Amino acid sequence: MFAPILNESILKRAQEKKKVAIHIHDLRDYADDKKHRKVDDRPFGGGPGMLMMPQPLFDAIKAIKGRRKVHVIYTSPAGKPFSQNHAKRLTRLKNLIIICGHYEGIDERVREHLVDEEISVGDYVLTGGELPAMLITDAVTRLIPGVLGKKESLVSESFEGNLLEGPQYTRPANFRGKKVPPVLLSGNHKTIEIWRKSQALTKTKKVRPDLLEKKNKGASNDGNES
Ligand code: 58G
Repeated sequence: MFAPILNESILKRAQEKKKVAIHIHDLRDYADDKKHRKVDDRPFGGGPGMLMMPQPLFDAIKAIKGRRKVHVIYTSPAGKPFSQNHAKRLTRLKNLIIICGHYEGIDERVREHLVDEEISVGDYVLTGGELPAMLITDAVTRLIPGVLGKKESLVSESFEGNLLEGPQYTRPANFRGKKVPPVLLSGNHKTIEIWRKSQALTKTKKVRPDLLEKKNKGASNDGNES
């Protein structure tokens, strides 16, 4: 599940340029049970499904950390909502481990003793933590200085200032009778900026009014400095 995402496009280039190093670890390699490489077991107290055993996770994380300081993330629907500001904060950390959950989740002692932060990438349940891990990896990696080129620049983009981006257009100015708003062709940068801001506000009001409420409350949405 990881290779097609990590070996493509910007994430691939970021690794080649040594802006980031990403390693995949198979939890089964750390199973005490060398014969069946068992990493799951039934929940105490009964109930359906299986849980991830503490032993492979404790041993894997200890081995992977070595003597380094590492921030350990677990993704689950019960985590704090992931956001752009969250991604920005993670970019400052040198070493991250993301535990990919499976089955019905992890033994609580893993959460208590190994996990620094539990993150949710949205209010839905997935079969495994792999896609959330890749999602976080992508959002964080693109914020590392030097990862994005001029073409994919980081200035003015959705969520900067907690506003969604308004409509954008490229050539031709008239596509099969469908015209680009004339203000964008005016060459008047001040007017264009004002128009864009107003479009962004309208769009945000329409599709994500919650973002504007956060903005107005001054809570600066999850610590966004902008
Ligand atoms: C309930 C169901 C609790 C992250 C599954 C824990 C992971 C959604 C997200 C789990 C995930 C999210 C087992 C499979 C975690 C474990 C994993 N589902 N919304 N599923 O970030």
